[in-house]
Amino acid sequence: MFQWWRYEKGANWRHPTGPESDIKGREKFPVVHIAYADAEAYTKWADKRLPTEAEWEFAARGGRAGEVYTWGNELKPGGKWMANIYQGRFPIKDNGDDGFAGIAPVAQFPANGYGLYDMAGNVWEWCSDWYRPDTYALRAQFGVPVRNPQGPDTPFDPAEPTEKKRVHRGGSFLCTDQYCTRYMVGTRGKGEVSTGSNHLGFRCVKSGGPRTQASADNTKASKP
Ligand SMILES: [Ca+2]
Repeated sequence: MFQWWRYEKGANWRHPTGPESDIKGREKFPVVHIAYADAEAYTKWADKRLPTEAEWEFAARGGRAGEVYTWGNELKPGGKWMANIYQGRFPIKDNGDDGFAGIAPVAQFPANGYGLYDMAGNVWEWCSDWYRPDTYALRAQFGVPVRNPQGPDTPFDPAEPTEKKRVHRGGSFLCTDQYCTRYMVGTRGKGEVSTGSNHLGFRCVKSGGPRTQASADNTKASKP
C-alpha cells in the first residue's frame, strides 16, 4: 500500500529531510519524525498531554457538528483552499495549488470555529487512543452515548495484528482526493507507536479548571 515510502537514514526531528538538513529556518514548521513516546515525553515535560481522539475531533469541528470539513461542507469555498493538502497526480507531482508543495509552516490557512489552526492537512497528529477499527462500532452496540471516551484498553489492527498502534488524526500534505481524503474531519488514521515520518507530528492539550477530567473545551492549540 505504501510502496512509495522509503527509509531515510539519519532523518529525525532535528534533520527532517535527512542528515544534511536542519531545522534552522523551519522554526514555524510542525515538528515531524516523532514516535509516540517522543510526543508523550514532550507533553509531560511541558505539563500537558496528548488529546484523546474524541477531544481531538471535538476541537477540530470547532462547533460545526456534522460537517465534512473543519470549515464546512465544501472543499474549496469560493475557490479558496482551506488546508495544506496535495494537488496533482499522486504521488508523482505535488502541484502545490494550495500554496505549498510539501509541508507548510503552521497557521497558513484560516483557523476553525474555535480559533485552532491546521486541524486538517499539513501533518497528521498523534492521539492518545489505542487504534482499533471497531472502536465506534463497539460503542454503538450499546446504544448509549459515551461521554468523553478515552479509547479502547488495547490496540488491534487486523491488517497487522502484532503491531501496537495509536490513532492519528487530521491528514497531511500528502492527502489527496485521489487517494487519502483524511483531511475530512470525521476520518482517522493509525500508526505503529515507534514509527515516525515526515508527515506526522502532534499537538498538546492541557486539562484545566476544577474538573478532574479533561474536556475539549479547554483544549489549547500548540503545535510545536
Ligand atoms: Ca499542498
